[in-house]
Formats: sequence, C-alpha cells, structure tokens
Amino acid sequence: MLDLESLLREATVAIAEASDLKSLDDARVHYLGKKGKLTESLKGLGLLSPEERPAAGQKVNDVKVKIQTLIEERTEHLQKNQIAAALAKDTIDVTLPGRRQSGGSLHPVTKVRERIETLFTQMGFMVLDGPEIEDDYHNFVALNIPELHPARAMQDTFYFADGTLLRTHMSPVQIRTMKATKAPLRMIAMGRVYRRDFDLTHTPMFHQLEGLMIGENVSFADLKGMLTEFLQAFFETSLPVRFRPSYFPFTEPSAEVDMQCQNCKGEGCRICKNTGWLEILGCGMVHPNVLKHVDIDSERYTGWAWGMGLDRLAMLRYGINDLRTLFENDLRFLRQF
Ligand code: 2NL
Repeated sequence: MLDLESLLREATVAIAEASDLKSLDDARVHYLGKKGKLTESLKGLGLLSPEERPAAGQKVNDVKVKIQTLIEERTEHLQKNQIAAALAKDTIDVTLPGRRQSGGSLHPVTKVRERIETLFTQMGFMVLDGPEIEDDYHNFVALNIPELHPARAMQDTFYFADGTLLRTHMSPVQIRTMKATKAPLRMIAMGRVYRRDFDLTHTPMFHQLEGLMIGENVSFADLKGMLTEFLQAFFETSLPVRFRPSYFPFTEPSAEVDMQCQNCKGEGCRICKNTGWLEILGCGMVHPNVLKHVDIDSERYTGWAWGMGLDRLAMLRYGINDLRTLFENDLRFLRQF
C-alpha cells in the first residue's frame, strides 16, 4: 500500500513520456491492465484487516481514477497531434487551378478554307468537292492538256495500275460540275491534290483552291475585280495586286497574279526574295475547248477560272515559315491556332 504514491508518480511520468498512442496503450496495460501494477495492489487488500480495507480500497480507486484521467487527457493530446501532423503532411492547396481537359483547335489550312468559304459564299459561289481518285479524262483531257504534256508523265502524277490517278488539281471537280449543271455557274472547290514532288517547298499531298464563274458577258475585267476583292478581303487590307501574262492549256488568255508582300509592305525581304511581290495565283478565261468538252456553248457563254495553293496561303496569313510543319501533326505547333 505504501507503494501507491510512488506508483502514481511513476505512472504520471510514463504517461507524460508516451510519445504516441501505441506506447500510451502499453503504459495503460502496464498500470491498469489485468496483470497491471494497480490490479496487483488490489489483490494486496485481502491481506488487510476488515477495518483498514475500506480506506485502503478508496485510495487504490482514487489512484486508478487519477491514472485513467491522465491517460484520457494524454490520448486526447496525442490524437490532436496526430491529426495536425497528417494535415501538415497532406496539405491540399484548394486555390490551385484544376487539371483541365485541353480543347482541340483547327488546323491552319482548315481555318483558311473556312475563311475562303465564307468570302465566296457571300459572292454567290457554291462550294463543292469531288473524288480524289480521278481518271485521265476529267484530270487532263477535258482540260485541254495535250497527250505529251509533262504533267501527264509518270514522274509528275501518281497513277494506279488500272490507269486511274490521284487528282493533280481541283479542276476535275469543276469539269464534273459544269457537265452536270451547265451555265450560268459560280463555284469554288477546295481539297487535297497530289503530285510526285517532295522537297523543302513541295509535299506530295497539298491543298488547292480552284474557282470558276461562267455566264453571259463574263469578262476578264470581272476576273480582275473579283480576285482583287478576294485577296484584299482575305488579307484584310487594300494591298496592291498585279496581273502578269502567263500560259495554261485550260485558259486563254492566262495570267499570274502577284500581291504586295505583307511582311515588308513591298520593301523587299527574305519571304519575297527581295522583290516586294508574292506570286499568289494563276487564272484566265476558260478555254473554248474546255467548254466544248462539257457541252457549254462557247459562243453564248464565257467564263474565268483560277487556282491557288491553300498551304502557301495559310503560311502567309499565319507567318509560318516551314511548309512541312503543316503536315507533321506536332501538337506543340497545332495548339497555336
Ligand atoms: C495554277 C493556277 C489555274 C485554272 C487553274 C481551270 C479550271 C477549269 C477550266 C479552266 Cl475547269 N481553268 N482552272 C485556271 C487557271 C489557273 O491554276 O497555278 N495552276 C497550275
């Protein structure tokens, strides 16, 4: 019984020194458990006289309650510490932005196509496409391209074993449309075309725009006016444009169109090879032989047509300096549009 005071002191220190819930529970078992020190003291009560027993029992009980209280307080303290430590370790910054789903973007050539579609639709043109696999007639013969023209050679055109080919320009779409709808007609066709050409400035597949207008009294002046309007609308500025005589088998007369280089405003730079001008499209009055092929009366109707590369147009509009970036599908490049 004399040990009770020192037992309480000893327990108080042990409880205060328990650094986690596990060692605190060990201390509880050590003092209050079935084989613990206090339980042993209770057994000692039986050795006392009946008169001494109640007071001694009360003392043991007091010590037990005190130890229990100390353990409860320590438990509460350690639990709070444990929660605080866990919170400090797994901090979540609720002000951080979430992980967003990155949205897709349109390819620069697609953006250019959509822009051109809007501009020409406003001027009453239909927007059409046709097959990428064509035949000799629609790609060459109907366009007045002679049998021995270099474009028809194996080294310039992709041919299939059966004599069909990958269209080399968008003209076959216009041939098919003229045959089907006759005159008058206003249309553009944009799509993939193929040529056996692969270097810094050529890819075997590229995108072309061709346009056509057929009607009574349609003249070269209409061609000049509409193409100038188009280029100025597309580049959103009243840029100077010049027409140079040229030759295509499917137009007569034919012209090539230059626009002022917008990079240097005509001063001369790397992009325009110091000329101040960029060759941007080819055009002309539809050759009577072409009209004959599609059964349009060339005495009653005249028309003009033009063709241009969409990839080059996209490069000029968005300041892209390497054609190949358009076809590599590098997301770091594509995400910028
Ligand atoms: C170029 C420019 C051109 C045409 C394409 C055309 C289409 C028909 C009838 C007459 Cl169906 N012409 N298209 C006309 C002039 C120029 O392309 O630089 N081509 C190599």
